[in-house]
Amino acid sequence: PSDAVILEAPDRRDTVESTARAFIEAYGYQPDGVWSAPGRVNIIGEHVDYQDGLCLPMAISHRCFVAAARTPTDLVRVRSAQSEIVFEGDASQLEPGNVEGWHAYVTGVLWALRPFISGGEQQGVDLYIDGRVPLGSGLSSSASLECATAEALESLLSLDTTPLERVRAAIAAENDFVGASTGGLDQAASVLCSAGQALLLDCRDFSTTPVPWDLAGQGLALLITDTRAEHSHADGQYSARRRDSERAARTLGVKTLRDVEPSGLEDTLAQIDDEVVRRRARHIVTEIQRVRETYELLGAGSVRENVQRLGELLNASHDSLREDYEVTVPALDVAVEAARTAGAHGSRMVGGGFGGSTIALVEADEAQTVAQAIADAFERDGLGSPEFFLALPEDGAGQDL
Ligand code: GAF
Repeated sequence: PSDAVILEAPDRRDTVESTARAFIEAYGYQPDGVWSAPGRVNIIGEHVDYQDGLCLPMAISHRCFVAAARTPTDLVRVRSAQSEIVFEGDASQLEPGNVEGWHAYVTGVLWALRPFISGGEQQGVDLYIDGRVPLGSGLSSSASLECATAEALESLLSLDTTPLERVRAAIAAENDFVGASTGGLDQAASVLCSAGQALLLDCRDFSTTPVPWDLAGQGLALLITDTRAEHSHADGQYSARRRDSERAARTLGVKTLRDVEPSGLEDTLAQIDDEVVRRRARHIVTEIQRVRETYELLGAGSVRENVQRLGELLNASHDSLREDYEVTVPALDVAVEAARTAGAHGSRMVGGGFGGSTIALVEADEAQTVAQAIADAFERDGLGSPEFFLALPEDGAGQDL
C-alpha cells in the first residue's frame, strides 16, 4: 500500500514572486501588483447559504494569485499558469453569455463591478493568474479566482468598494455572468475570513462574527482529504437541490427555510407531501441548527473542551447530507467512514458535494494515521489516490505585492 503524504500548500511568497515573473514574461512589462484570495473549508453549515442559513467557514492556505496592471486601453487580457488559452476582449463589450470557459469567472467580475467605475473611464487591464486551489476540489477554486480578481480590480481601477460589495460582485459574476446559481458562501469566505479564526456567516445579509479556531494550540488538526472524484457545481444536481429547497419554503409559507422553527420540526414537515422535498427541508433546518449549536459551543469554550460534541455535529452534518440531501458520492462516504474508524472526532464532506473534499477533526499527532487509513480505504475500493492537506486558518483576499 502507498504511503499517505500530507501536502503543504505552495509557499505564498514564492508564488507571489513567480506570478509577478510570469506576468513580465507574458506581457513584457512589470505588473502594478499581485493580489490573492484563498479557498475555504466550511466547518459546518452546508447547502444552507441559498436559504438564508448560517455557515462557519475558514480560509485555507491554498490561494489564487493574480498579477495585474492597468493599461491605457479598453482591452482586457487574461492569461493563466493553468491554461494555454488566452483571453483578449473589449471591457465595454462584456455581457453574460459572450465569454466562454474559465475566463468568464474573471471577466464576469469586471462586468459586475461596472457600477463602481466612473463613466467614460477606460477599463483596460492585463491579468496573469496562478490558481493554486486544487481545481474541482470543492475548496472554492472558482471563488478564489473571482475574489482575487475583484481585489486586483479594486486597486487598479481605484473603485472604492467595500469588502461586502466585492463579495457581491464576485457572486454576481458567478450567478449572472457564468450562470452557476451558487449561494455566496464561497465568495464571502474568500473575502471576509481572517487568519487564525473561523467566521460565522449569516447568509441573510452576509453579516459576520469572528469565531476562535486555534486548533494547533490545542493539539488538534483539521485534515482535508481531496478525494479527486470529479465534481461540478454548474451541473443540474446543485440547481435541483436549490429548487427543492425553494419549493419546501413555498409550501411552508416562509420566505426561506431559515424562518422554520427547529422545534416540532417533524410536524411542520408533515405539510410537505413530496417525500424527497421533505427530506431536503429537514437537512436545511437541522443543519442551520447544528451551526447554531457549534457556534454556541465555540463561544462557551475551546474546541478541545468541546471536541466530542463538535465531532458529533460534524458527523451529523455529513449523515444528513448523505441521507436527506443526497449530495455525497462513494468517495466522500468512504473518506468520512475511514476517518471516523481511524479515530477522528468527527468527519464530513465540504462544499457542494458530488465529489470534492472532506474534513476530519483529529488529534494533531493522529493526522497521519487517519490520512493513511483513508488512503488505504481508497486503494481497497479502487477509488484512486486522494490528496491530504491541513486546514490552517489563513487571511482573506488582499494585496500581496
Ligand atoms: C458550493 C456553493 F458554491 C456554495 O454556495 C454552497 O451552496 C456550497 O456549495 C454548499 O454549502 O460550494
